[in-house]
Amino acid sequence: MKLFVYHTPELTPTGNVPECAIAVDVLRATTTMATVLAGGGEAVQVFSDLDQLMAVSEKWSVEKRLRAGERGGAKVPGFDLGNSPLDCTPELLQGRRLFISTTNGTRALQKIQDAKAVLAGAFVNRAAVVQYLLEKQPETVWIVGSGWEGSFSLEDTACAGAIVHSVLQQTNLSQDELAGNDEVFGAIALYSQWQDNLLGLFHHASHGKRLLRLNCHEDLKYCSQTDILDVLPIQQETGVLVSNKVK
Ligand code: 3SL
Repeated sequence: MKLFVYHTPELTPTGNVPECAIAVDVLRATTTMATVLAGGGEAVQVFSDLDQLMAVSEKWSVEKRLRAGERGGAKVPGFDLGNSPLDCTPELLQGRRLFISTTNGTRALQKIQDAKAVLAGAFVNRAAVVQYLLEKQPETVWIVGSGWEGSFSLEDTACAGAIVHSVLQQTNLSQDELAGNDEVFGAIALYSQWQDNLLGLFHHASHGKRLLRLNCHEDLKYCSQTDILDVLPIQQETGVLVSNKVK
């Protein structure tokens, strides 16, 4: 198994696909997706375009769907939800499909959608992601941070580091054996420095600051928890993620 970390979708290679690709948008899209599926949501369907989301979800009955739209951190008017994982309660989600479009996270998923296996990872479900990698042993794995509109996001690369760190702890592989590119070493170093204070890291991160300005402090706290959900969002058909319960 070789792991590659890419800080943003834009830095991800084009023209070839890995056996497994993991989209990471800690704040907050992939955290929200894991929460939705852990809470009993039927599936999560991702869109980069809001109008397309509306058109596709229109074919679903109101009882079976929820529409989530986020731009610039805020809820899009007319949508049921924004992108706060704290709004995704089991009572609301039970059996319903979440149709979601966010600024960066859904774009990252679309960028890797042709990989053989497509996963959504965050700190909250890190252990489930790692367990999948250890069980399936994909030859090539890309961990793709969502970033913010093309630029690097501290929290996504830290989460990539958390995934690699845990794989290293559970195998006898060395960093050199596991790492496919230099970014892997950077991600491990970042996570190692902040692993006991991820919330502190989020407070330094530009998107963390953006969310704090929008009074999303509780969201930051929730997203900073590691290994609390044993759920693995995995792509079932293009753009549709379902739960691959680990236990
Ligand atoms: O960029 C995204 O996809 C979102 O996760 C951003 S936000 O956390 O909802 O602001």
